[in-house]
Amino acid sequence: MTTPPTPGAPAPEPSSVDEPTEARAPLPPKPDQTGPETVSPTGQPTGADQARVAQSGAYLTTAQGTRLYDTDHSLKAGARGPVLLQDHHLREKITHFDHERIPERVVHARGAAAHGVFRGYGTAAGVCRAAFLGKDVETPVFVRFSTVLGSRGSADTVRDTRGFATKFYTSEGTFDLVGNNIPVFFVQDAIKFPDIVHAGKPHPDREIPQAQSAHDTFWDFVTLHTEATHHTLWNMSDRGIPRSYRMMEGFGVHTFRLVDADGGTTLAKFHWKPKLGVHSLVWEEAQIINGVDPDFHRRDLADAIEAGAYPQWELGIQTFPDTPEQTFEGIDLLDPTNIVPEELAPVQPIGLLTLNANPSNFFAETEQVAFHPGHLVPGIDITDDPLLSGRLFSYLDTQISRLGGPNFAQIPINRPHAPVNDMLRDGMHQTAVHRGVAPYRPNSLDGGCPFLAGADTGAYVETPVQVPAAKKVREAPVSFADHFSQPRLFWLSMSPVEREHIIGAYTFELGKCYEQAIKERGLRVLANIDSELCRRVAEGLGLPAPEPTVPLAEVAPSPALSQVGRTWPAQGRIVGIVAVPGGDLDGVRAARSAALEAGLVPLVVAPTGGVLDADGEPITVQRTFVTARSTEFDALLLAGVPERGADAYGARDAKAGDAATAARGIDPRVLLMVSETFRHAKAIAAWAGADGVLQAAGVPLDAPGVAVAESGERALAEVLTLLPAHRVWERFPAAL
Ligand code: HDE
Repeated sequence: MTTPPTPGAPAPEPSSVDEPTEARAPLPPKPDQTGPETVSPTGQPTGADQARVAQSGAYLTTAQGTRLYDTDHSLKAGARGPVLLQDHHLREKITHFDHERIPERVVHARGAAAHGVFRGYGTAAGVCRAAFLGKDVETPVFVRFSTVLGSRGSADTVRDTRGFATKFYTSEGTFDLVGNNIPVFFVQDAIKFPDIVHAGKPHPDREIPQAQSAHDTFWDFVTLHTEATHHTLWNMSDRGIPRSYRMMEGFGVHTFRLVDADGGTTLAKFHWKPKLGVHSLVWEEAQIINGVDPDFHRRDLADAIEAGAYPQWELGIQTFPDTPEQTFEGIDLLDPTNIVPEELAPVQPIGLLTLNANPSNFFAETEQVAFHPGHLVPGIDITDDPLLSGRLFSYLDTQISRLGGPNFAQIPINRPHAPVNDMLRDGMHQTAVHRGVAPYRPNSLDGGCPFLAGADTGAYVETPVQVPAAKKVREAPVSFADHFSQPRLFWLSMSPVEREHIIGAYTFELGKCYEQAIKERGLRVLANIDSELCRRVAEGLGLPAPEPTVPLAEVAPSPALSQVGRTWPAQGRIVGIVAVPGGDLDGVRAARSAALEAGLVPLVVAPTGGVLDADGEPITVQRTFVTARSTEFDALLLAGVPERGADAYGARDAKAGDAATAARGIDPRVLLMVSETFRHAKAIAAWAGADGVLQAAGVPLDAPGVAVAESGERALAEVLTLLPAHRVWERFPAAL
């Protein structure tokens, strides 16, 4: 039984040796617990930022600040008696807990975010007057990446579109660029958004499948509603399964209208280009990761930032003359199912984004951040893209139920860094204490009216675009009816290996549908993209390939759309170095330091945890045969034991240490690691006799991207030459 301490008596005995024995001030925040400061509506640092640690005082208190003497036992009538309703601490604690969850986002529920800074190059000045794009102007940002279909707890590496939403806290107000990693969208008009989302989400009866598009309702919709063909094709390509958030492009999707200092306008599309290149997983890897590390992308982003390997993207724009037709080279710029190939309109870099701090509190920042395409700043205006118009309504509206009322802009992560002087008052969760009596305009009290700004004093002034005289109709323009020539352009731009992946993805997804009619309709859509694509998927489904119903478009491929054939910096890529006790540990040390020198992340894998070579200079084991899986590594090195060859990797060898056990065969977990690495076309190198392990795993030693090296350092050098291409593409096509 816990009894209240008498005043002045020593604190009760601690129940655990790990807990402090006397009251003391909280520990100072760790370096990763600090983040960029947010400010209040009046520009003051917020209290939330001053207390970035869980504890903010020596004693535990109630929400009202009253000190507590016990938080582990309810107040009862005797130790074995009933709990008393008068226990106000119990009620406060449980009631708060009962309301800890808020509704998850209706789409994009699963996400990860980071703070950073955007630096303008000044190159956009000729077309856009936005201050944050000025030369060397630095603007704090918060970026949230997400999947679309899954719930908050779903896995990261599902096949899906990824959100790429950026909040720029500019000096002229907040600008949100709420984009995706796919430059086109499923629907041309926002009124269809509930339909595509209802079709993609789990079936309403059994609530399955979670975070998947491989099911009947999704394919039912996208095959009936053929304007979804282009986006669906991107989803079925490698873009649907990114290797990392750090290795994704981002797109504003819609065409925006930029305004220069003289009021001149230019149409533009926004692009984010990752410095690390665009890389994807292969499907089998993605599926394995969903089981072994469902937080793969979230972990990757946070780990990279914590390690100081700050991810970077260049912001770029494609620009088009603002003509009344709003087309470019025959492409309708208001149709969000269209891209403009970069070969026709190059992406011009206008600034650099660097993510350099992890959030301190997931809920306060990543969960509560509220993006809105209508958060615009002078210089960036909208067009009449009907998808964008609907979004301008939706994002404000959704925050009211998600964040509990109209005052979500007061939540620290949503507070503008520009001074706010609005006349919005009261409402749920109002935290500001507004002074004065005249929150209205015009007024002659409270010091008189706030002035209204003009374009020359920083006001956001809508571009006076001529609206065509027209009848009210529920119709789309005729140009929106071409649903196949752009998907064909994308297909023709893919390399052979990327086409194999697309064929595999359609065969898998349509193969998971139960309804025969949906599979057949899916093939009819594919026939209108490309006959080879249709024939190969039909073959996989065991169905006849239909003829196209529209003439196949004559389109020029856009090489910029392919991820294969270019090289990128290898920095930050992860190399697994597998070793066993008694192996060539000097070689492991040399490979490790060479990897670190090259900016790679080496992870030593051994049969059990602890250290290798405890007698010499110890090597810390970071993964064991139980915790390692090939999917974590971009390349694999294997250190052998010169006198014993592959036998050193015998099953249970490390524990038993007896040769008879070793002879029974190589540890199956190592064989799996090697065969997966090979199948997924990653670089592999072995030395000191470990090539026997490769052979036992069925890896031909003369295959591309497989090296038998004379030392650990050489082995690392071999894989380092291959990593910039991401994978050893020559090993494809494989059955993946
Ligand atoms: Fe969204 N979308 N969306 N969307 N969207 C939301 O807003 C919506 C669209 C995108 O990390 C919701 O705050 C409509 C296109 C991202 O918090 C909601 C339409 C693009 C995020 C909403 C679209 C996006 C959202 C759900 C018209 C790429 C996550 C929660 C068809 C350009 C932002 C929320 C974050 C989130 C509505 C289409 C990107 C319901 C009506 C096109 C990255 O308001």
